[in-house]
Amino acid sequence: MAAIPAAPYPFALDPETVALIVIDMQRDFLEHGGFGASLGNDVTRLQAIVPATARLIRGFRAAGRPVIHTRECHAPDLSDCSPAKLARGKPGLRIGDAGAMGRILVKGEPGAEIVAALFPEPGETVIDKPGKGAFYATELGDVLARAGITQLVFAGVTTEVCVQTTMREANDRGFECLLAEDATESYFPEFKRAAIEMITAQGAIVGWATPVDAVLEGLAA
Ligand code: C5J
Repeated sequence: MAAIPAAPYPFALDPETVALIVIDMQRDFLEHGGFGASLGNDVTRLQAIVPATARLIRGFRAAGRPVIHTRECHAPDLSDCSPAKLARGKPGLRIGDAGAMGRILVKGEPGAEIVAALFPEPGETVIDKPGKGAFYATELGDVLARAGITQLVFAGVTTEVCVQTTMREANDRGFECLLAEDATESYFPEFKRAAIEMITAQGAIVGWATPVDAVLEGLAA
């Protein structure tokens, strides 16, 4: 165990039972012309965390620990998309509609793919998730149980939506959750700041937060 500096207090990282979850680093959220950009968001904010996220992924691979990737996307017939989610947004900019990178958030379309710089290596788990949380309607819980994982380090986008939702799901399932704060981002800086405050409040009510460097030092210790 390596106690690494973190908010709200040091996190006891266990290099034997920890895994990395990289949430939704998809072209549709990060690239110009994608879904996020078409909603009027500044995607360069999200692109800025790619180098730190890549360093974190390399550190987990080098330590021989699991790297799990998620993608928010739906079956081409949209049978896994709830009517409530499907109806959300402006016509033409809804899930399944045609976008500049193919149908928005549909499996197999270019926009649903993970950005090239963070592409999964062969053998790494990729979870396709129909919800904001990565546990809902996926095999993630079984994958983690089979691998004996008890701790999760989180990276990805967006901090206050899919990352925070998945951290909350994981916390309720008994995992110790650590957010890599410079490997996560939001289109709204104030939402990222608030999400980190909510996660770490009241003695780590959802989990801890720390920079990528501290995670990497803990892994190497
Ligand atoms: C959103 C996500 N924001 N990955 N998805 O719709 O956070």
